[in-house]
Amino acid sequence: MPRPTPQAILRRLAERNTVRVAVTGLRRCGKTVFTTSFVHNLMSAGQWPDLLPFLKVAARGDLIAAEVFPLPGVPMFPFEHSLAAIVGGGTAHGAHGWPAATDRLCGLRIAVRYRSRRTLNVLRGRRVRTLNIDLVDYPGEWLLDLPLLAKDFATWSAETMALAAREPRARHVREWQAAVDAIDAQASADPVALKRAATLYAEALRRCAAPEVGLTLHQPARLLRPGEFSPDSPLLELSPLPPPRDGAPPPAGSNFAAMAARYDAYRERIVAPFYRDHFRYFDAQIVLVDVLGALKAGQAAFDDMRAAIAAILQSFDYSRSGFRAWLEGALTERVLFAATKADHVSSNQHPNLRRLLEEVVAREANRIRFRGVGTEALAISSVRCTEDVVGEVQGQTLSLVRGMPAGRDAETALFPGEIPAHFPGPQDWREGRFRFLDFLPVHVSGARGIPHIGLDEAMQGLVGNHLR
Ligand SMILES: Nc1nc2c(ncn2[C@@H]2O[C@H](COP(=O)(O)OP(=O)(O)O)[C@@H](O)[C@H]2O)c(=O)[nH]1
Ligand SMILES: [Mg+2]
Repeated sequence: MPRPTPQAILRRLAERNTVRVAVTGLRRCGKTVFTTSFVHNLMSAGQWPDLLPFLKVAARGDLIAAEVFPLPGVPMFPFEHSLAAIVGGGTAHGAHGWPAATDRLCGLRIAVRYRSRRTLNVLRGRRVRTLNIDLVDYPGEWLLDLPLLAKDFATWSAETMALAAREPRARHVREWQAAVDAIDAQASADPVALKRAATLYAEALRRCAAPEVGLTLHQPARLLRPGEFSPDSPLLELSPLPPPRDGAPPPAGSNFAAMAARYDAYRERIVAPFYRDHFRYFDAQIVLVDVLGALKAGQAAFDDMRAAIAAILQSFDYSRSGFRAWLEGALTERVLFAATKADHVSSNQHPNLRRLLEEVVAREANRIRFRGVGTEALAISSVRCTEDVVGEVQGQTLSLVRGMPAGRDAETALFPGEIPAHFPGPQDWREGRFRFLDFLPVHVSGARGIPHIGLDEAMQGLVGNHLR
């Protein structure tokens, strides 16, 4: 690396009022809803500081106001649209619902005006400061492409073929499996056979991703969410192939070499820029995990989610420290893990939800702390849709949650099941043990911010240090 120039140092000093927060998580874990509530609540807390009691700058009455700006070079996050969907302004009949699934990269900068209590700022008479918080949003599937950067085609193929041979995947991928088994890796490239393998592979991924199967580890991600690419772009004509039979290196011009070249082009043209522009450098990270959704989906889905999160977290580089890293903007200060949608269960279950999350991410959190980065686990709900009530169920007094389930026309109080504090063992996967429902934010008007659980703790952990 070249020596840092005085210009680079000045540039960094000028940017020191900007923090980049990486919001990471698999599809449907709650990234878009988190971003929307994060922004709206920061914009509301200048007037209603009680909204965010754990965000110290708000609690001490020093948060003045916040405004949204575009992020240079990134399409604008549809904040007003997402907010309107939640607070019921998005449709003619004012129905409350959720923002649409994200299919493109987008982002925003939220500028927070606050009164600083740092001695230096007070002495200089410059108490009113601005902190920019940069956030990007993208389809969660895309994160699963990051691990590909560290794997060549042969390694990725071997791992993917092994995964596909096991249930529950095996029964959904048979047609593709038969098609690739018939391809001779060493023979000269047969474009028709390769195209057919790629088409069947994309279909197999779609089948495994369907809600009733509920698996998450799907690579390459753009086969499911092409984003700005046309679904029939040749860049997306990909499939793993069995290794050459005798282990010999595949000759140039062979089926294997042709597919490996496409795989490399995919990594170079799509994955590397996504990583470089958005995940190489960040100051703080929040990893959102839909622990409850995975519990409800069953053991296979739960295990697949764990494998997917581990694979993703291994692709971030937390190892940098010192002046050089500061200069590059590559010093990560904090990684937060948050179990989302905590409003699906009553508050007395939140400590267990947090403990279960700690077990789910224990390995990765340990690796991150080893690199000198602090970690923390929380149970949060970006938008609180339910309230706790006490009720009788089969003669027992229990804590229930009451809210409006999606697809019904009356509010319901239900006992969603107890969250295990430890990794679910075989006895925990009984049918129907977890009865979480998708509740809608029917009482959320947005007028005084958005009711939430623990969003303020997450904010304090991510950016609190910069708001002093
Ligand atoms: N009850 C409740 N549901 C939530 C919350 N956050 C997200 N959801 C649900 O999870 C779905 C996916 O959230 P979204 O933010 O779009 O996920 P993304 O794919 O990670 O961006 C939403 O459509 C809601 O159904 C929350 O705080 N409370
Ligand atoms: Mg989204």
